Amino acid sequence: MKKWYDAIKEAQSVDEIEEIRIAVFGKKGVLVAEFAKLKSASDDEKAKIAQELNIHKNALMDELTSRKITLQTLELQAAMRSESIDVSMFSKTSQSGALHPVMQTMDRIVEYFSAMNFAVKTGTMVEDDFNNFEALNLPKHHPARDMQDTFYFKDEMLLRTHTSPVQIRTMMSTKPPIRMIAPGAVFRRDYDITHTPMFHQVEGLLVDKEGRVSFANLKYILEDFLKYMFGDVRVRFRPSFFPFTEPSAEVDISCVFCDGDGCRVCSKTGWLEVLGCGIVDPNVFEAVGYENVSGYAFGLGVERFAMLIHQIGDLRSLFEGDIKLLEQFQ
Ligand code: 2NM
Repeated sequence: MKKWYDAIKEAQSVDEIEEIRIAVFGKKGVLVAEFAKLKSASDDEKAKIAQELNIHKNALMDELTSRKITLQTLELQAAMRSESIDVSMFSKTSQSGALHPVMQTMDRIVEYFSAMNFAVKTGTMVEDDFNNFEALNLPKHHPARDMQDTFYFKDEMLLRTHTSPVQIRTMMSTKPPIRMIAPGAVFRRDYDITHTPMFHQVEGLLVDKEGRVSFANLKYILEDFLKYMFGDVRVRFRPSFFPFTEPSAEVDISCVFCDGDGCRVCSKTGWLEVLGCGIVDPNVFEAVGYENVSGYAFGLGVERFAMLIHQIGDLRSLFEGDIKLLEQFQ
């Protein structure tokens, strides 16, 4: 029996303790074998041997249990040492995304008009001929349609060339007064330094009773808006033409690059064109079934705003997804 006390004392792992337990206390173990031998012992020896065996049985179990607890504790400590995590170590820095400069600019535009109580409305990019052209005083074969050539589907469906169809749909489904903007992507057959086949617009529309909306109202809000967007710039209105407004104007700001002195960007004029606007043509109101109303409307290209705000030279770079460019505007 001494051999087993030594084995327990020298055991180095919980697994070894388990092997010893089976060898001593198992069905085929030492104790079962020793107790079996009792049968062949004489009667007066039997009691003495049995008593000794029972003492060993209890003592071995005590030794086994206490050694097991010791080894379990040591193994746990070793595991904690080897598997611990150094929380003070530097981790890999995670890359977080950011809003594209065009969307940042769009958000700022929407922020201004929201504060002025304009509702923000969106529509679909695939539109029909009526909402994109006809209702906007652009009848079939009108020459002004050439300037807004787009992608055509069957059944007179097309990719919208401006967000005005959102305003047409709003007027057809709600009564005046209306005070709304329509931000979103639009499509035209164009591609050069200043034009991409897809770009973003924000168009605005205000409709109220006849005689209540003037060009002065339009001029005031656009001047205020452009100062909000570009800071301390001068603003000028030039007469222009749009099929859906009469009178119409194009709006310039003093060049943000040269402060109006004249440079390459403003073609030495000192001015940059940023907006189109006008008093809504009566034909548009007739097309949507509005009577005895007056209104103003305006439209702008968000990419152009983003370029002027961030001094980006080529509009196409906003569409290339170049991280080095985009990271500068986070
Ligand atoms: C512009 C310029 C002038 C415009 C007109 C309308 C509508 F639907 F009310 F007729 N929405 N937007 C408009 C007017 C857009 O963009 C350069």
